[in-house]
Amino acid sequence: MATTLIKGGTVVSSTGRTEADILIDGEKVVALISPGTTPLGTIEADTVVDATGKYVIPGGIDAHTHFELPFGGTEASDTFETGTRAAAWGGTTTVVDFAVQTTGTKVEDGLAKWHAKAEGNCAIDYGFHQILGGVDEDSLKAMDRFVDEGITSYKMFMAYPGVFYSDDGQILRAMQKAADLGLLTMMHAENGPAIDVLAAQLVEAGKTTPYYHGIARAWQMEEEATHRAIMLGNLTGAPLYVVHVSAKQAVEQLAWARDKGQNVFGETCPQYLYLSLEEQLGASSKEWGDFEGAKWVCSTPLRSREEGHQDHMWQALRTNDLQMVSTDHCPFCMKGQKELGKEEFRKIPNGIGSVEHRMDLMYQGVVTGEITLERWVELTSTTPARMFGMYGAKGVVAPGADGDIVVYDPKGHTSISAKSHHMNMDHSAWEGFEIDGHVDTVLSRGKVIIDKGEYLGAKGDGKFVKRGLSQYLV
Ligand code: DUC
Ligand code: ZN
Ligand code: ZN
Repeated sequence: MATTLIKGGTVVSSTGRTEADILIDGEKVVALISPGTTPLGTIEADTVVDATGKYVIPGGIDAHTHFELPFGGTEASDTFETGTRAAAWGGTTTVVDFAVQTTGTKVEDGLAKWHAKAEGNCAIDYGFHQILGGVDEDSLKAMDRFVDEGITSYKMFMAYPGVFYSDDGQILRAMQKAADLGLLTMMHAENGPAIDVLAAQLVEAGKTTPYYHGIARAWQMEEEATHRAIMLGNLTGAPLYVVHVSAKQAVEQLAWARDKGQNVFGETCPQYLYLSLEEQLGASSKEWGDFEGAKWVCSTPLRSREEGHQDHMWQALRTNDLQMVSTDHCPFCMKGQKELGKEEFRKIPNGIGSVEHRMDLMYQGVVTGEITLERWVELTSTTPARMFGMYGAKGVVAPGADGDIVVYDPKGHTSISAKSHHMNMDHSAWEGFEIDGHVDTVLSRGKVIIDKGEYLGAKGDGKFVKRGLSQYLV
């Protein structure tokens, strides 16, 4: 089998950093070699990657993407091919996407469809969570097969009535089952029925611009739903993972439950750390006028910086009240997609594309002193691996692990722009962001797929990861 040596770098894990060379044989890491300790003389490898002066980290794991998601009368613009390739460019070597069952369709059909979309098309490894778009006898029965199929987490929505929504009784039933099976329940925690009333009232009052999306989806709607999900988890004993947390009050709910010892976890996303409702209100361009703010319409929505949500998210990442950062990558172009909502915000497809930028954006938090280097690795790779049953193979650079490795240059620089990104989008939600770091080299299961600004992989390199049960529960 071909061997690869990554030489001269600083290997960073969630717990520390050390100078070491990494030897990969085929797809797996076989040794970490401290300088001057090579037992058998100089190691020769088929490929040598020079990592001098650079960080060597486990490949990023983005546990929340939506490739090809049908939403709002259109479909997320990244396919598994374009989306996973863009992820690779940004130092992510595994994604966990959401297979979709919408209300009234069969779970098995949704999952089969997602396998067909992904198989043979991915640049990096991928797994699936299963979305349940409503709970009935059929979907409850389907849950019995999830663990065998390597789908050990599933998502329900307290929002989007008529599309993905589950009511409290349905959620209770699914959680009872999840508790029995050891599945991790992922929750979109916003009070959808109340939001829909608020949104209709705003539109009736002529408040139709993208900014009002965030006003309708008030933080009280997120706090309330988060609390309700926690209590349903408490009653049933089902471990709970709340996705895309954006309100500081929702974090407080999670912290409260965790302090009582409940298995409750939360992720946030780069948009809730960096972007705000005030900037969305002020967004304007020659081409789109105040509809420019549509590029930042996502759910949960951007929050007010004046109210301190962004600072609170960074704090929660430091204190482990939030455990992970995923993207909720759900890209839509302005032309032909976001513009469906030009007349009123309810018709704007919800979503932001970030799969390519998560590692860089989070590294910028290291540069600005919000998080440590080790916490960067933990939030973006190690915890996602443990949370979603992949740790050992993924999320760590150690003998026996997959050769999913990123060489990151802290002296490099990355300018984010739609002109240079690899996502299938006609704009960037991150236009003009400057990162004091750069993804230099990316290996996926031992194969160099990005090196010196060149993509060396191929579609079909990425394989389905059959995940185990969460390794993060107390
Ligand atoms: N949020 C989004 O922004 N897009 C898709 C689904 C979701 O929950
Ligand atoms: Zn969601
Ligand atoms: Zn999502």
